[in-house]
Amino acid sequence: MDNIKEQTLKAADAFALKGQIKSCRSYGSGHINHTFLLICEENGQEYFYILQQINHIVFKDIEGLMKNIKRVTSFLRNKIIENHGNPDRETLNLIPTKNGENYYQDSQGYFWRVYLFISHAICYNKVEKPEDFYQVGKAFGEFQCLLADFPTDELVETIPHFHNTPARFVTFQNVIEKDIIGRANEVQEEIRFIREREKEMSLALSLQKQGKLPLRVSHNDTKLNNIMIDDITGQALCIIDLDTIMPGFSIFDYGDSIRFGANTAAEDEKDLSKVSLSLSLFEIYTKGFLEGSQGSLKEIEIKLFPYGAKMMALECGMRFLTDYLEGDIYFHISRGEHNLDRCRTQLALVADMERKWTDMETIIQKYRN
Ligand code: ADP
Ligand code: GN1
Ligand code: MG
Repeated sequence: MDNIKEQTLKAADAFALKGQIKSCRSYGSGHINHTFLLICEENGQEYFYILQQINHIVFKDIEGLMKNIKRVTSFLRNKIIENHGNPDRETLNLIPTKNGENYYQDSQGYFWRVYLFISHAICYNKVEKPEDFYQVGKAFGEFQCLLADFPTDELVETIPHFHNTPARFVTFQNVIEKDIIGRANEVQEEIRFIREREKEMSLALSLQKQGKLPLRVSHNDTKLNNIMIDDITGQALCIIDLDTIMPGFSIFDYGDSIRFGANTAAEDEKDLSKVSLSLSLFEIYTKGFLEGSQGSLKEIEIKLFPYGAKMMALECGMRFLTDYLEGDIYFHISRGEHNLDRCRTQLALVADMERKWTDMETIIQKYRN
């Protein structure tokens, strides 16, 4: 516990935990929040929690964000109980502070929350068994159905225009223009690649404006390490990282999972020859997502699955490059060119998707009926 700051322990102490804090260490591989595994002990019994310092630079309205999470998890909890599931494991459970609040703000202005730790389950950074990816697809498909009757107007937009790719492009252009730390010159090839695809970026929003593409309650950050797989049953147990739950498009929930999980390389792989779209993983996820969504998706949404996958990779690549050009102020990094490496894998994946477009469409055709 030596290298965990006093500030972290003080924050942990603000919550109504069982027992005494025994250990606290950094945990997980998220890019946004600071996450800790907290172990407490009482009468020889251990209690596990997840403590998080919420990134308030990224999320400007923490109160609104925490209200979203409370509302959505309470809603899911009721559904899980109705279905005779285990509400302590199948959704996130917030632990209140000693004052009964959902989060705690410390004297330096940092925001903290605590969840029950979901034990005997794992978050993968890479698909190890294709069956797991099928389970992930099924769970994210079901998630949309479960939330289909959630009152959308109760949700705060925690990051406005989160998957508004054209708006992200405008920011990207402005950042290149300013080039505050002089990195733009070395990334001309990546800039050109993204600019060449600008026209494609507005399709989803324009279809929505025409009333053809529905806005749904979506997760918006459906990468593999935001879902827990049960150690014993091998089934997807719990969808986590609910910070970006807000109205969005099903094709982007589908697509973001493909972007991360169907890539044959890690998101930050330096050797781009390892990056490709695995069509077999693409297929198994598609099967799972469509089964999970139980016929609730419109024809146009299914047809746009390849587009959703490509846009999520392109947008994410553009966001990593934007952050690289701004001096790495958004995503956590652990090496100098981390964001640039991440950008390059995403763009290589986009290029591979373009090569495999017909194959993707054929696979979707196979499962759409
Ligand atoms: P970030 O926004 O930084 O990605 P996450 O909420 O995804 O933060 O948490 C980071 C990691 O912490 C997850 O990928 C997962 O490994 C772990 N984690 C988060 N919540 C829980 C939980 N309730 N139980 C077990 N592990 C968790
Ligand atoms: C971030 O929080 P995390 O690590 O699950 C990001 C996503 C990106 C992803 C790229 C709030 O997700 O949008 O797709 O990194 N989350 C936010 O790995 O910006
Ligand atoms: Mg996460």
